[in-house]
Amino acid sequence: MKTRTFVDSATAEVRAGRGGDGSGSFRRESHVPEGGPDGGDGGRGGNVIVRASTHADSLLRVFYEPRLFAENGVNGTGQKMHGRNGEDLVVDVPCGTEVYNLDTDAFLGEVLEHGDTLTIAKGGRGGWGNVHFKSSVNQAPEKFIPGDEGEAFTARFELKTIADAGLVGFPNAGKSSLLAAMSAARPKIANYPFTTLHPIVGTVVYGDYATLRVADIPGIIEGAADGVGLGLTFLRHISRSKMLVYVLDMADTENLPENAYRVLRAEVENYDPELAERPALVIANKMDEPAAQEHYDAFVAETGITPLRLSLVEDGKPGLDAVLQALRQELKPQAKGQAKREAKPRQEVDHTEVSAERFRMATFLKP
Ligand SMILES: Nc1nc2c(ncn2[C@@H]2O[C@H](COP(=O)(O)OP(=O)(O)OP(=O)(O)O)[C@@H](O)[C@H]2O)c(=O)[nH]1
Ligand SMILES: [Mg+2]
Repeated sequence: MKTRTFVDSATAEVRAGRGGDGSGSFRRESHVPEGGPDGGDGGRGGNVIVRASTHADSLLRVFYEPRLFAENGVNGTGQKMHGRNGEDLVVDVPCGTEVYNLDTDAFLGEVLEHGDTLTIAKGGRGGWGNVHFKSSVNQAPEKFIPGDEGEAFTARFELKTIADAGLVGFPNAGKSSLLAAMSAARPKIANYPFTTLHPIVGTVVYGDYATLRVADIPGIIEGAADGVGLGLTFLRHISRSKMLVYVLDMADTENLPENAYRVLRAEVENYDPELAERPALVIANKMDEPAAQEHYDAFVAETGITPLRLSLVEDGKPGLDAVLQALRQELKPQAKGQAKREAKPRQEVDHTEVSAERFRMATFLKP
């Protein structure tokens, strides 16, 4: 079996800890004949928390350990001893991970920047010990309240890589070569299609230390929307990008650039019409090759678009500076960072109601 190194979606069972039970204990000491109730409360169950981390570059861990269970709270005991709270389970995921509740189809939220946290399942509250029920009419209450169950559901994790610009192109067009030329990222580059098998993000650093994140994704071919080649699922990773960069192989004689461009746009539109509307940059790569100039002229004549000319194999990489400036120009006005998509606020529990309900339950349990 081929071992996986990259996983961008995963399903997991999530279970927050159960609250510890309250205790129904009484003091029992030889010198205290009628020792009263002394049962302490149970501890809170642990939460399940998702945390964004730059050290996690895929959802591999969730994929291989799909049971995310937080610790239960400890039961209360005699001598009014409060049970210990259950420990939270913190799950590190890549920046840009979204979480859904599959049982209800609800979007639970997303974590974007390193260190962002999101509580996806709350631990159950600890129950009350019998000390709470002592009153003038009942000096020896036997009732106590059990702990609440923690939230539990099936969760879906989806990674949408965070990048300012996304590279789109046919296999072998030179996307990874461009990323390698612009950033310190070292994607695999080779003269065959589908060299890149999963998204890679590189950071472009300008002379004044301004930075820009660029995502390289696997090549797209005609019919990708129907699953041909590696399909369109990787477009998800550029769906957060503010800008798309179409990389065209100007030297290709079988798949002419205007056809490549038409197909790419159609596939992007097919995936998400809104994505096709974003600002785009068109790059004519491999201008060093003999057939390139003629194809370039035909492309301009046919589409009315003037792509930026580029060669990544010639000395000095002619055209690269213009590409870097164009990216910066387009992205500069945007504020840094990602607008966070908020989940609908979860239904807050009305504690007075619940307490009454729990009280009835306690009465029922210990008449
Ligand atoms: N002549 C020429 N070759 C180039 C240029 N840029 C890239 N190449 C070559 O084109 C081939 C494919 O480059 P990659 O960067 O791997 O292409 P890719 O678009 O990432 O390909 P996939 O990952 O398969 O989608 C490599 O052999 C590169 O050396 C260029 O400007 N001129
Ligand atoms: Mg590549």
